[in-house]
Amino acid sequence: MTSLTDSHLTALANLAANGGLANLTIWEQIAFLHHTAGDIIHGNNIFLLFHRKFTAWVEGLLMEANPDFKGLFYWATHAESNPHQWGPDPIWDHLGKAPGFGSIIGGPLENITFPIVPGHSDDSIVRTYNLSDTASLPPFVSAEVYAMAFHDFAGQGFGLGFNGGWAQFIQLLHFNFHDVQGGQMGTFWSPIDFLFWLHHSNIDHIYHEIQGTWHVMNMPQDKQICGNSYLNVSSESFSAELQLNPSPPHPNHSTNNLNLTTPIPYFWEETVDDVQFSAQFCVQYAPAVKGPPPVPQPSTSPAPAKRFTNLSASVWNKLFANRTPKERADAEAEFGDIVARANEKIDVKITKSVPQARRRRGSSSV
Ligand SMILES: [Cu+2]
Repeated sequence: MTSLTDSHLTALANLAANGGLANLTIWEQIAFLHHTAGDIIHGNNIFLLFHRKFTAWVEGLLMEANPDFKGLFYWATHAESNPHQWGPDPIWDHLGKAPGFGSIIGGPLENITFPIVPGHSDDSIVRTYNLSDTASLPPFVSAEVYAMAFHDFAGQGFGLGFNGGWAQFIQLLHFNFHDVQGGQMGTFWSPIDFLFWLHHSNIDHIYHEIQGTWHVMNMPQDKQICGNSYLNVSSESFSAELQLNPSPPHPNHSTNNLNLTTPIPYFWEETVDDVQFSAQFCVQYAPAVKGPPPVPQPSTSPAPAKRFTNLSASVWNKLFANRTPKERADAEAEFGDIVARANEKIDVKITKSVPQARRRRGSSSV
């Protein structure tokens, strides 16, 4: 078994200091799960499938706790990638506003601290920008960039190998939002921040739409799943799981690549085949709606779409903690290529629309 990283050790020390798992709120336990499994649920092609299950599971818990809660909603951030659009979004009235680097003001999690999170023991939700200064806000990944990822890769299905697969790129693009928020959102403790759920619902919606496109392309279910899995990568989380469980939930595979029988981390009794389609969770996505019109900005320039830049070094370090420097460099370079191609499109204002499923998947086809 590989040795535990500082991050894991700090988390375990914090856990002990806070009285163990049973002493955590369920909200903290959910984040603890995500953090502990961090290196197997990211960085390989189980990412979208794990997070689909994870999001649906938490949605179910919320509905159980409050029958008036009818389900999560998604924030289509790629439809308002420009800071002049996302800065004044009324969503912040409900989630709390970022006053610069520091704890949010307003929203249901204001003044609630999460001592379990290393580095943020005394903090409530922390974000690292000032919402009232949109000029300094970074851009979100735009629809053009997601469309580019589809045109480059998704015709092949899910993902081929570690690099170059559509699912891998969606994962990397999704990190941009985490990166922009900073604070807990910039770590594997991110589920602590409610933004995590709006973001992952959106990523899941994007995945759902692409699956609809694959369906129209008559791509067989098993061909939609390919690429590597957590079983291909050295993972301290999985090693720890093997130690805890002498008859581990290891699939009877001829290959460690992702396939329909690969178990879902943490939800070990379920496989890819059980969680592949959102209809299996009775999830239905409505088209994106616009909120109230944003407050006009003092600077009246219509601000062209901002070019998207590569992810920060901390994201690459976190995501590739257990990989060779060459794997990290290759992935970063490849991701840089797609970002550069997408930026060319933005510069010359050529847009490719993100594919949308024209018809809803019938339940019989699942
Ligand atoms: Cu995650």
